[in-house]
Amino acid sequence: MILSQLELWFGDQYEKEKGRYLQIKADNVLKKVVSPFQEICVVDTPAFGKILMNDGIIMLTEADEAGYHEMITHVPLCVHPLPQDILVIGGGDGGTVREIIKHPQINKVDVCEIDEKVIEICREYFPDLAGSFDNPKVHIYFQDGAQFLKKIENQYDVIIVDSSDPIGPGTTLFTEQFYRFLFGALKEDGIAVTQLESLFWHTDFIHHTFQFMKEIFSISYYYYSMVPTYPSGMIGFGFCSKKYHPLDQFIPDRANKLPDLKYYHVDIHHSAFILPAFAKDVF
Ligand code: SPD
Repeated sequence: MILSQLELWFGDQYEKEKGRYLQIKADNVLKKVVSPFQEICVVDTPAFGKILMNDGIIMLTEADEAGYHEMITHVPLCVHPLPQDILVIGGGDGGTVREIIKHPQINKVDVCEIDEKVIEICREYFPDLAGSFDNPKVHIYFQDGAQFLKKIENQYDVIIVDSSDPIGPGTTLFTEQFYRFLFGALKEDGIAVTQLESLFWHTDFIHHTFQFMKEIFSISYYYYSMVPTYPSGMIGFGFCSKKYHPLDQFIPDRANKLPDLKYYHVDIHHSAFILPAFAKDVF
């Protein structure tokens, strides 16, 4: 039918190569820019609102970004007893910073984003997220995350690695060396949380990562969030801690005081760490 030929449908290119593909209908391409690092694209969709894609891979949609940004942020910030100095690696859309600055005890938020263009585009098309960069506690550095971290010792209470996938400019953020840099840049009781893909679709990759994560950090766990537009409808995180256990040291009173939440709450903090039976062979 002619009408369907004129419709614009797209999906996550990285997953398409592996024979699986969520299709989303778009009304318009609002922006397409090729930066020195990647192609950045914003499309408008009837089902999910505006969507940000890097190199044809969905980074966020307006409809379900809260499930990702709230979980990557509030889980570590409701476990560390006094998180004041925070670093975000990646996170150029501003969603993670928006959640961090909901915590009143924060002293500073450093953001290390490799691609200046991502921040520029998100300021224009996703002001509800990138507006967070205007907070005076926030300092932005345009640099590769691994290069930034390797010069830093003992400086941060919490580091959040809000990365893209382990291809393209984000590749260095998934190596054993990078996890060693994370360990070194954290204070003696620090916590790092990393974007760690889908337990269902990237099982071998997660297994591989946990082999060295467990060697480097005495406390390491996988937890997840449901995000319909990410591959397999979920995304997981690596919880890497020098001292604090994600459930034993959880501070529910702090979680209860957080404003404007769509996904995170006290019970989901616990349930996010409960994994299916097959996961026992993964970690
Ligand atoms: N498979 C895509 C995973 C992307 C995760 N990070 C996106 C950045 C959102 N701040």
